[in-house]
Amino acid sequence: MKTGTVSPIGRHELKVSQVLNESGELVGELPGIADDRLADMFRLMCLGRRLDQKAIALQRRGKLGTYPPLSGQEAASVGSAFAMNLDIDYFVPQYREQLAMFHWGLPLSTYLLNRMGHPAGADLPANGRLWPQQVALAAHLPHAVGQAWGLQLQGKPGVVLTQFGDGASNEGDFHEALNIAGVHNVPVVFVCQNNGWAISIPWEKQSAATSVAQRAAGYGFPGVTVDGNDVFAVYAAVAQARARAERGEGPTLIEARCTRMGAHSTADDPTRYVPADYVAEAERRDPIKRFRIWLASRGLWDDDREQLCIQWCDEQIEEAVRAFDATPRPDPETIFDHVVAHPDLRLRRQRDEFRKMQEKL
Ligand SMILES: Cc1ncc(C[n+]2csc(CCOP(=O)(O)OP(=O)(O)O)c2C)c(N)n1
Repeated sequence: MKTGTVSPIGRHELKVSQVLNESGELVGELPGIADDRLADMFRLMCLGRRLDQKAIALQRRGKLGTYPPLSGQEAASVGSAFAMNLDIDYFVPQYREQLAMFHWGLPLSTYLLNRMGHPAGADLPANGRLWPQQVALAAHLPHAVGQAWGLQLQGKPGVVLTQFGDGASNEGDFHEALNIAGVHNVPVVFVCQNNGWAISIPWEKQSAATSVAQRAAGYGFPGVTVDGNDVFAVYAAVAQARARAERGEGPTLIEARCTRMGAHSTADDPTRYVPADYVAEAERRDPIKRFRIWLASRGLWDDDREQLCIQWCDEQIEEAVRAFDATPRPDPETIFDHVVAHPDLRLRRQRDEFRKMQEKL
């Protein structure tokens, strides 16, 4: 990898590693990825972009609850997922990692059910290597470390990947998780998707640090910053971190500096706080555009393949929406069903009150 583009976050400008620049030109060493996997990576990134449009429309029609779009962050999510080994590795997501979750085998329809609060949306692939989405910021990071430590103690193969945002990196759980990961040298790869904003709070109001990656030094393991809009830079950094973990050399913190193109969520209006030049920069750094240019320059992409790709994405989405629509809506009372194994008195009372309120409606 080359130290390429300059990424401004907060007060600080930082050079970040890059393989594919904003114009789709190779500026670093290409990681060894077979052509068919390159096409799979690209298709998954396109699926994310198109799913955002559809899911936002479904939310506006009242069919989904809040939806977290990831347009602009496809390279960070997909690049890190593809660098892992699905047969033995684990993924512990925050709430914006739908693409990596699909890569780990989560059906698109299950994801949609989850976003409308259906209990069936909590069904995860049976092999147990995909964890549920975590909404409490950074609360999944101790889980990821615990899983990795467990693998180590049991002498089992596999590495744990976890993703989160810059806001999460300023939570106590982040620091506790990284500390224990370093102390026990566990096989975990932390990928922070730093888009410079925790909803409306810019990085400089979250932290005085120059970067997220530099914090790894305080926990005794390496931290690297890459261009998070460059799928190859992310892939290469994660593949290297995975190999380290597999050799027993412990954790790595990767900061993928990305730009989000849309809102934080469907409950949010970024025009109230994100400056216009950030939006223009996000367009210029679009990870899909640059990947497409590079694929075409290698003869791996053309208009016909593009059409087939769009068709494939739309078929996946339509099929998932059909399955989602055909699933009977749950009784609202099921909200109490999967909270705790043995509900205490307070919860049982809440349930009774909720039932009475429903009967009156
Ligand atoms: C512990 C906790 N505190 C506050 C929130 C409310 N909250 C939801 S998203 C968010 C900002 C997160 O920003 P970041 O970690 O950068 O991730 P991004 O949403 O940008 O991907 C906040 C404060 C929460 N979910 N959990």
